[in-house]
Amino acid sequence: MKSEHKLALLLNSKSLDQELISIAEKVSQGSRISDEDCLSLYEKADLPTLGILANYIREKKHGDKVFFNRNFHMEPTNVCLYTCSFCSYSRLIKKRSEGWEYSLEDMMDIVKTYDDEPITEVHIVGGVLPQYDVQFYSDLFRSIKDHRPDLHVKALTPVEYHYIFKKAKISYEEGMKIMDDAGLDSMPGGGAEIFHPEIRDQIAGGKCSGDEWLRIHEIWHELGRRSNATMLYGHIEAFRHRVHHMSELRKLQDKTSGFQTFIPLKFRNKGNEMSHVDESTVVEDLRNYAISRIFLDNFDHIKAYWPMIGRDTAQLSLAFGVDDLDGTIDDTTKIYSMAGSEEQNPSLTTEQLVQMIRRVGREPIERDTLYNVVTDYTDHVFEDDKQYKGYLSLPVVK
Ligand code: V47
Ligand code: SF4
Repeated sequence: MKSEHKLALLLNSKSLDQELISIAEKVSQGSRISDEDCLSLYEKADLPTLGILANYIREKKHGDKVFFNRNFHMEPTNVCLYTCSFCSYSRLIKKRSEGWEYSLEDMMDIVKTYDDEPITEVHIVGGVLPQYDVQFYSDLFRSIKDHRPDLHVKALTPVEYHYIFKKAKISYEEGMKIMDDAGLDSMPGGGAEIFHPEIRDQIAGGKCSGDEWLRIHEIWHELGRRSNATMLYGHIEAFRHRVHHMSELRKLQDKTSGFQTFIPLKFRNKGNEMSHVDESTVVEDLRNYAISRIFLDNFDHIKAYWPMIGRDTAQLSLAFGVDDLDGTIDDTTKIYSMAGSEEQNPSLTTEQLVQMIRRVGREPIERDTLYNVVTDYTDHVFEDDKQYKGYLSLPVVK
């Protein structure tokens, strides 16, 4: 059944709460829901209701298309001056010898291992340390671009930028201009955590504030550049903190239109100071994807980061508002495996990712970082497609 028919049935449902009916009406009319509506969705709406609303919006925006890209991650260091309590990845300065600290040459050696591969993006984030400064990162971006001009450099978050610009005694505006000139193409969405100081001060105290995070993205957007946004959820925050976080993002997006995709990041509790905090359930993960799709009407894409939630939940999320999957990755990030994700060696071939999308009746589209289509895999036949014939011939119920 088509998503608009499901929405029509929902609107005529006698048993649905009046407040939820009025939110569903807004969705069917393409109107924006308010912060209060968003809180009501978190507090009252069950998963099937949210699925119908989010899928309706998702299909209006993108039909059956699911985007993915081919990328690899580089993490210059896992030693960090900060002590975020959710972080399983960073080694504190006092345990520095247990971590890694790559030089520019080490990083370029990693880039060169991909020379013969059709990768379109390198995603660079890591810990914060004094030697990784404005000079280091501008040299790194320049060297990558000199070596491989077509490789999109998506690098660093306001956490690193705030630190390195302060250390260099330059303004955010000057700093982002230097990065732009050095070859930075876009900014990933990390470091956002939860903006509200009631929570941020407890889990990520000392690093850039929510307002500073937003300001650096705003300056980057004003340079005509794009970035992503994340939200680390499912720990000690309340629903109202999630609403505040997404509302701040929606306001900035109204001003700049610079965000490309929103990526909810599920808190994983292994090997960090918050191991006593239970992880969210799969139902809550899917509810959260759906609510973000419904609320963030000015974001084109909602992305599921499969190394964090596992490929099964990522596949399910495609029925709850998600239209974007990150990425082939090639086992190059440790952030989530160290925090207890089921994906210990995150890597999918293009074919595996394509089949994962096809098997839930969607159309796989390889994109570049700026969402230009690289290859439409909808009717693509792989050499060993026979292997998948059984799945492909199953009727898909949408
Ligand atoms: O900022 C750290 C999060 C982020 C844990 O923009 C954790 O395309 C859960 O931002 N449990 C880094 N989350 C990753 C990130 C990202 C990932 C994929 C794509 C993009 C993009 C951005 O990971 C950190 C932090 O919020 N994180 N530790 C943890 N234990
Ligand atoms: Fe450092 Fe980032 Fe980990 Fe915080 S989340 S301790 S800033 S690496």
